[in-house]
Amino acid sequence: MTDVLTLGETMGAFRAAGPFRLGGTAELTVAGAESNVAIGLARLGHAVRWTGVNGADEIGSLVRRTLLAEQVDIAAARITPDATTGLILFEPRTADITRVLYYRGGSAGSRLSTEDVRRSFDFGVPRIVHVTGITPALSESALAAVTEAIHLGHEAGSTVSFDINFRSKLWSHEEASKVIQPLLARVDVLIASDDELPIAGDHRVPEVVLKHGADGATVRTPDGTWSTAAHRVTVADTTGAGDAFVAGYLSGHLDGLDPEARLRRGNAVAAFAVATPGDWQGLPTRADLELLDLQAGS
Ligand code: CKP
Ligand code: MG
Repeated sequence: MTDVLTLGETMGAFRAAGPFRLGGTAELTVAGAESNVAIGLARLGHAVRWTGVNGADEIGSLVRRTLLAEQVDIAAARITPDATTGLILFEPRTADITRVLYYRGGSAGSRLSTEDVRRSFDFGVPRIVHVTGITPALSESALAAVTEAIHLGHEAGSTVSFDINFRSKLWSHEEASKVIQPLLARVDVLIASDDELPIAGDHRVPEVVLKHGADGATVRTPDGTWSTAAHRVTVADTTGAGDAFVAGYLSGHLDGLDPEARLRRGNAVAAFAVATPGDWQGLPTRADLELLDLQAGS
């Protein structure tokens, strides 16, 4: 039984302590919006499959090894000898501002294809299919893969979730709008930050989740609108906060929580993520979430 299928590009990630131009040491880890969500869900005990393509190289092995260690199923992920695994460089400037540099043009991850998606569904129909607006920006075949994932999920009765995740280094607002809007016709849950929402244009997605950063989040469904505040934590690194929120929110869906409780879980998971440096390292287990409840009740 697969709870969630997600797909996208996961890269090697270098995180420096300060400006890259000064050189010095950098930590090597992995990053990718969809695999961040996958790790978040897996830590909460859900069965998650991530599909993507990595090169037959050491960084690709690091990606696969990390996801396996986090109990993410990579049975449908592929290794290609034809391209190298992409890289992302994180250059922290303040706790809130991290400069991001991509070395991912023509990468293995951008070779994701419709066959990869079909193979993923052969392992079982997921309850939720989660995709983001990063993958369609990578290549024509990656866009086709996202389109296929939405199509197959919709046909199979999965809940289809889409996080806009606009990346100005990959494409313009106009390009993103043109590509993303048609995809939303078969999406059940749309997730966006306030500044990303215009990219969705006029759409009929029944459940819209809006992230307001430190001001919490709002969900609009046919039954009503709910908002919750974010937890107050000391921020170490906001990268990955959105993905953490999505992991918590989708976990709430899987557990049958009502919309407001889903938001609360999203906020709680995001609080742990921003309190720790790194995209996914601080993502909580269920026991960690209880710590937050205890603190709130004390
Ligand atoms: O929207 P978030 O800050 O949660 O996303 C961060 C991720 O996939 C990060 O892991 C990076 O690799 C990326 O977004 C990206 O491609 O920009
Ligand atoms: Mg995001």
